Amino acid sequence: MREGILLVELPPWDPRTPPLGIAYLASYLQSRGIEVDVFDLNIEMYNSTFSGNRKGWGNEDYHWWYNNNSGQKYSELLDAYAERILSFNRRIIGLSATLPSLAFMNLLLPRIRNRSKDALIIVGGPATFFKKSRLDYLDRKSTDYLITGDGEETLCRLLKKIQGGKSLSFLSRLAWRVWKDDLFDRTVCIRGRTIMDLDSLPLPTFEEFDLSRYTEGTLSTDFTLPLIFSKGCTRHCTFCSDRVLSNPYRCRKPEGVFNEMKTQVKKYHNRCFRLNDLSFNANPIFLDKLCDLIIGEGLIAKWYGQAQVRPDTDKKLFAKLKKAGCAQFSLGLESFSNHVLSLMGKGYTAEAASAFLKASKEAGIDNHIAIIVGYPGETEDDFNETLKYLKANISYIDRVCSLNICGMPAGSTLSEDPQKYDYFFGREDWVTTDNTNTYRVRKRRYNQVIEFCQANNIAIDASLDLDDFEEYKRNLRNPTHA
Ligand code: B12
Ligand code: SF4
Repeated sequence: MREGILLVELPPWDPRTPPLGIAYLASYLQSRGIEVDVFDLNIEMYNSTFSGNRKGWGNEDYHWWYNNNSGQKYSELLDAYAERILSFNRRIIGLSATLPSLAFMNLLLPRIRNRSKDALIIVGGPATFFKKSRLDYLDRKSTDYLITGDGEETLCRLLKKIQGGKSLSFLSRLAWRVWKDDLFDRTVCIRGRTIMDLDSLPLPTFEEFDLSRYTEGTLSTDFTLPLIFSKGCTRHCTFCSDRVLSNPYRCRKPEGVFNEMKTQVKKYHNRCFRLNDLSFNANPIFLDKLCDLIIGEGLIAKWYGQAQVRPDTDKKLFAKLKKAGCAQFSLGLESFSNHVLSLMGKGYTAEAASAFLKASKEAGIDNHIAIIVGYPGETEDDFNETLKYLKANISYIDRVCSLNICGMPAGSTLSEDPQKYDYFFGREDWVTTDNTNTYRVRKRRYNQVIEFCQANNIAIDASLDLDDFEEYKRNLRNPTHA
């Protein structure tokens, strides 16, 4: 068996771009003299699945993967995937996992173990962050190490220790957080050291990937590469677990980002970047400078990503953004009710959100928005307010790209304090203490938004197939796949 590591991207993940997390890890490890192979199992499965049968890769059906049947659909292929992974002949295998990929991973890992007792399995990625998710969903019999948070430095040091035959107590002495969720577990958890200076990281080169396999691209099917300006978020929305996963907010230097864009465009002739930030416009000073650099050099590339409504955005900045290639904002707008926005801690009003949408559209930038229905405290009047503003802003909204029924994501402030937010867990999901906001009410509002958008010609990606969602919730309560 060869030294070094094989990094595997598990499904489901967006098949339109190579995965950025393992691209970063590969560059970092190689820069420290560790050999790396990369296997994007996600794109392998996506490309080999008949295009009419690609259930699970749409943004709207990720919860399908929680269901036992998802892995079973691929059961005949699981042995072949395990063989393929082992054919790289690396003893150490690092898997990148999101929560939806864990059920599938739990079917794959025993097949790897049965074939190679020596294999050493390390799991990282967003799925590893919360203890509850680890205990509920992760196959801890097959996982040797689990790294939470940023993986670069921690994985590198762990690999060096393993290769040098050093023990884990050495890691503890380095003041790393090393623990076991359950004393009798095989799995050793290590908290990844947060990389504060993102500019210090070697940039992803994507040379480990067969880029010809990412044929779909985004924004008018351009070949697209992923990129980050920052990690974390500057806001504190109560329902959000994303920022908990990746905080503190850290932003790169505009020069570094610009050089990366320039290098990639020259090397790969891509004309599109998808920003994998939580909020790419969280730092207006950075943005302004980056736009100057792009415009100054005449770099031609479109870019877009998730952003926040910032009432302080100057009209001149919108124009500059457009000129520099910014093509679309995906805004976590969530509601047009001032009451709900304030409960959520969004930091803007419905009026400010409307002004942002107008200014951005007038500058020529598309607006995609996300909506959440049924936040605790949302009344029928609040909900109707959202519909009213949606209609009023029709000409400034290109798409409702995500519609969600309010859930209680692990790690969010909302999920941690039911008393403060006036709800409790009933038989059918959570309910407000006054009993006015039940799952049925939320479901009805969800359907109402879809009907409303359809009636008013607003494009909408309804994010849930509600029959599957019921199934998903049943599985969450009774996680038979763990
Ligand atoms: C950008 C993004 C998207 C983009 C782009 C996705 C893409 N393929 O690139 C879009 C909007 C398309 C998207 C879609 C979805 N996303 Co998304 N997305 C993100 C986001 C904001 C950033 C991911 C990213 O690229 N980060 C930058 C890279 C550099 O970091 P990274 O991937 O985390 O990798 C680092 C560490 O995790 C670690 N690491 C990663 N792998 C490994 C492996 C090993 C062995 C080790 C040791 C370490 C390690 O080291 C890496 C380098 O520091 C995260 C939120 C977050 N805070 O992370 C959610 C997130 C990953 N998405 C999530 C989900 C559920 C989805 C969807 C399935 C659902 C949906 N409807 O949104 C879809 C799936 C799309 C599909 N078709 O399959 C969840 C995953 C849930 C979870 N806790 O696991 C997250 C965490 C958001 C959340 N809290 O719900 N997403
Ligand atoms: S702006 Fe978006 S990413 Fe930031 S805390 Fe709010 S919901 Fe989370």
